[in-house]
Amino acid sequence: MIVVHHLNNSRSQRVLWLLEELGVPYTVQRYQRDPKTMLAPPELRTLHPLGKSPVITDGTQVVAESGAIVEYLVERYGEQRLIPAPGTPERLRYTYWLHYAEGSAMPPLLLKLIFGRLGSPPMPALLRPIAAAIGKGVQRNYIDPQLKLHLDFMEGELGKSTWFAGDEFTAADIQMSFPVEAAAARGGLNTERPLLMAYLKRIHSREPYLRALQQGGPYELMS
Ligand SMILES: N[C@@H](CCC(=O)N[C@@H](CS)C(=O)NCC(=O)O)C(=O)O
Repeated sequence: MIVVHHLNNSRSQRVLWLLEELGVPYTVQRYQRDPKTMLAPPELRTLHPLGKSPVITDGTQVVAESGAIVEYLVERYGEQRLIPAPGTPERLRYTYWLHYAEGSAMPPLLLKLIFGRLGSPPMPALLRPIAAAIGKGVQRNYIDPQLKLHLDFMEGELGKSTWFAGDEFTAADIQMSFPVEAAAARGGLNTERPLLMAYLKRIHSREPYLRALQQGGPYELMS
């Protein structure tokens, strides 16, 4: 039996969604973030040295890193579903988006989160104004232009096909959901990019997505 080691409000929501799309049975083992640091609890390190979420166990097999989990589940349980046929242009696009989500889209979104918090407690009150000014400067000069570059790119790509890898929904869309949701929550994605907003609306209305939300609990990124 597959066990999803699910950290609240995290990327493991995508794994629950993929399993719901595939109709593969699984159980959920819950972990709660530390409310102050937002870090995962140390128990997750007993499964994988990084102690990050998602991690799944399938019998004695432990799989970490969401892209690797998506590949593992689609290959092992997908029966050719949610993945374009090998050798097609769609398959190459599928591979591209599967890697792009964590490799290129998430880093500026993470920087935005970190630099947006500079100047907030627990930083000593005396240093807060200076730190906040540095945070704003880095956002203005580097992070926000990078986010714009990525959002324009993603919007342009969704102008070519309904879904990221082509006209069929694939597991690459599940992998891409997290950066697109994070961009809507804190990266400047709004109605000025109607194709990305419509994409969000489409994924949020899928039955398996909604079932996964019930399994995973409150998910603040989905704005
Ligand atoms: N690239 C990794 C990122 C894993 C990651 O950073 N997960 C976050 C949750 S969204 C986490 O575990 N944060 C808590 C921590 O770092 O302690 C993946 O996609 O699996």
